[in-house]
Amino acid sequence: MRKKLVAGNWKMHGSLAENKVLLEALVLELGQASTAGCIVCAPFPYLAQVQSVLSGSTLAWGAQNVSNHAKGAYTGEVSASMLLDFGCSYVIVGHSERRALYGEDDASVAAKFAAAQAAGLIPFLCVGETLEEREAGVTEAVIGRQLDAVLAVSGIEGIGRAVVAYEPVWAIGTGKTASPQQAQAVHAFIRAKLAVLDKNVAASLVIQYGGSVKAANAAELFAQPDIDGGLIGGASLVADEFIAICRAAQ
Ligand code: G2H
Repeated sequence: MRKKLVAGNWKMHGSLAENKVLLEALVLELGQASTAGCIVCAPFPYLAQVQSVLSGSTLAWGAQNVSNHAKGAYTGEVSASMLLDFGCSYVIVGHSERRALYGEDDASVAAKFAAAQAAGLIPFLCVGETLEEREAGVTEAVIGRQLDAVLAVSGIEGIGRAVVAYEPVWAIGTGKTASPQQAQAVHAFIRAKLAVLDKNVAASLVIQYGGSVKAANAAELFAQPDIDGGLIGGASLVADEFIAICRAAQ
């Protein structure tokens, strides 16, 4: 039985004051009971604050990006071991915004995935197709290619120590959610593709859905057999919404 995971991706939002209110509400409502896994992925400067507020609760936290290098002359980069220093358990790699806006290709995503795991972090590997790709009928080819790049470097064992997040690009921040059936079909494809390599890894892999998840649609999405929780953007900034989404995963 897979445990569902809900992770908030704050993206480039927040302030010390706003975060304090949000984090304290999460600890109050979610931080004591052992429920579905609930995680917050904050911008780098706020990781110390997140660590300080969430330590001792059942909530975990992570970052939204990581260098593919362990250390060195890489101005502006943040290594996986630095994230560990701030108590991170997770890091998002390959988010479509990084792929589209910061030139991250399949190879660099695979390198970041490997660097994160080498340091002991659990990557959330984001995969997903654009609207053009969906309309051209190449959704599975695109997601297959994104997975293959990581498999080539880290193998099926590596995937087995990660979380995959299916995030159709056309559903991100647009208010357009994939229907539960559309999302389920892609999640089932991902699991079946990986099952060819290792049935046990495929059966136990947590595959989250991301893209305009909110309290109103979370339960129906999470009820699908291959959807194991979600990666939540906008709704993770609103305490009541995020709490309700975490509860929908229980
Ligand atoms: C997809 C998601 C979180 P949102 O990017 O990763 O964002 O829920 O705002 O669509």
